[in-house]
Amino acid sequence: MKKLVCLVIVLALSAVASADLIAEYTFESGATNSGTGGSALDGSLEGGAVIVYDAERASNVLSLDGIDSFVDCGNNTAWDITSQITVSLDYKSTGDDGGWDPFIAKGDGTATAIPAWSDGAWRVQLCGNRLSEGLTGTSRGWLDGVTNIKDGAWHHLTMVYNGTSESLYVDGVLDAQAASGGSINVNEYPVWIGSNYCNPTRFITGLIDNVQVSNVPEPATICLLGLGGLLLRRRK
Ligand SMILES: [Ca+2]
Ligand SMILES: [Ca+2]
Repeated sequence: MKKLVCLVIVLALSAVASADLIAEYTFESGATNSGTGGSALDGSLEGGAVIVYDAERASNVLSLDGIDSFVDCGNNTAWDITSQITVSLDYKSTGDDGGWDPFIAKGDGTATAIPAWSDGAWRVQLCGNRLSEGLTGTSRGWLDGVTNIKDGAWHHLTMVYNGTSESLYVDGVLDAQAASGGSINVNEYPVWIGSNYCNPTRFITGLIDNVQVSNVPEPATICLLGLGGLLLRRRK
């Protein structure tokens, strides 16, 4: 009975955490969204973007050719995430990208914006061969990682803003972190995977899978599960 109570508590806390997963693209059925944002956030494959089977992952993944490929996930108020955000995805480089090629971006500032990213919102991108993020409106606003993620292997990439710091993780290991604060900017630009509506010359060359966007910082989810574990112990 006690174990059953504990299981219910953990499941309930898990449900609270997962309810904040707004968007999830596994690419098992096109670019449909399996997050709480529903079909309004379904993506469309544009240019040369295709879904391919990746034997290494035993999963369908998004393949981007670096020329004109991206997924358009549209502009929807569900994307207006301002206080806390976690973005994660799996990535394998298959070509020679560089600069600021975007994994996922809700705009990145237009050519007329001063500074150039001042009307952006949130984005996760390359910085050369490293992971990078931009959060327009926060006191920090950007962060570049240190690990080479363009080595042709699959990597799990995560960006977290929890309201007090911005963090980058590569394969679950902290890659960069800085203090921050404030609200993330809101704009009218669509979310694109693999390119950036405001900079449509930047394209990722590679494979992408399991793109997730949530409005809670990932560590909070872990804290909730940790709390579940504590409650579990107390009831024993
Ligand atoms: Ca997949
Ligand atoms: Ca490129």
